[in-house]
Amino acid sequence: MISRRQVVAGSGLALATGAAGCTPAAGRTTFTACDVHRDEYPTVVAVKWIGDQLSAQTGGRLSLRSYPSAQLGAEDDTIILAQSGVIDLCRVNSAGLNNAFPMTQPLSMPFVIEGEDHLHAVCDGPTGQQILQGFEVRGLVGLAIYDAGGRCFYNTHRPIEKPADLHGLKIRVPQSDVFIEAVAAMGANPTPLTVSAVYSSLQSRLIDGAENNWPTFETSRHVEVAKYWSQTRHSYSPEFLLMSKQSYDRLNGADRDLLRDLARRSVAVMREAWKATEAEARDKALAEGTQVVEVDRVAFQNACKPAVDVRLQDDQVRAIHAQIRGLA
Ligand code: BDP
Repeated sequence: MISRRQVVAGSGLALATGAAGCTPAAGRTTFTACDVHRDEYPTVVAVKWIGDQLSAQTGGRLSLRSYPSAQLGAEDDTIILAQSGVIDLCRVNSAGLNNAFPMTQPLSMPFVIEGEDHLHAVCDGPTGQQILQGFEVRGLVGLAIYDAGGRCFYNTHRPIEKPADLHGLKIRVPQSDVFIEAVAAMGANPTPLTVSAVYSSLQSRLIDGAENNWPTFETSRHVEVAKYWSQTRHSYSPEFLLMSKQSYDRLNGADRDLLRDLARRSVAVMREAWKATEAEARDKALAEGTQVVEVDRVAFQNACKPAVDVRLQDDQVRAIHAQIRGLA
C-alpha cells in the first residue's frame, strides 16, 4: 500500500518531470487521470477513450495520461490530490465519497437501487445531474457516473445464505459509514480497508471476506482465496469520474464543453465494456471454482432497514433517497 506521503512525494516528482497534474507545454495540456483498477478495467477504458477523443478533436492540444492500478494512491488519497489540483481526474467509487459528500450516500445504501436499469434511470436523469453538480463546493467537478454492478459478499469460510450466517465474520468494507453500518446491520464485523489491501488480508486471515462486484473479485484475484460467493446484490454503489476544479477552471469555455460532452458520451462506452467484463469475470471465477450461493435477499434487506433509517435522518440524504426510490 502506498502511504499518503509517498503519493504526494511521487506526484511532486511526476509534476517536476511533466508527468502529472495538468501540464501545459507550448499551449498543450496533458491531464492526469487515475484509477485503482488495472488498465483493461471498464472505468480505465472509458477514461482513456475520453483522452483519445480529446487528442483527436484538438489536434493533440489536449491529451490525457492514465495512471491505473492505484499508482497515484488509494481512492481517498486521489480525491484529496484532485481537490488540491495535484492531479486532474480521479475515478472513484461512490463509497469513497459517502462521508465527505452525503448526497452520494443514497447511491451506495443497501437495497435502495434495485438493479442496473434503476441505476441508469437515476444517473441519466435529473438526480444524477444534481449529484454531479454537488461536488463543486469542495473543489471538484462531477463529470460522469459509471456502472459498478451489484455488490455481493464473498468469504473464505462457508456458504452465506442468510444474515445469521455472517455472524462472527470479519468482512472488509470500503471506508464509508454507509457500508460500515449496513454490513454491521446484516450481522458481520465490518472492517474498513482500502481495496488494494483486500487480497493480502484475505490470505493472512486478517479478514474472512469482503463484498464487491464480479470484476473486482476476479481481476483483483480475491477469487483465488475466497471460494464462497453469495448473490446478495445489496448495493449498486456506482463509480464517479471527478475533475479537479482548479484544472477545470483553467480551461476555456469551449474546452470545458468538449470535456463535459466526452465525459457524458463515455458513459455508453463504459457500459458496453462493463457488460462484457462482468460476464467474463463471472465465467472466469466459476471456472476457478467459485461456489455461487443463492440467498434470502428479503432477509438481508430487512436486516438493513435500521441502518438505512439512520441515514435518512439527514434532510439532503432523505430527499435524494426519495427521488431514487421514486424511479424504482
Ligand atoms: C470497486 C470499485 C472501486 C472501489 C472498490 C472498493 O470499482 O472503485 O475502490 O470497489 O470496494 O467495485 O473499495
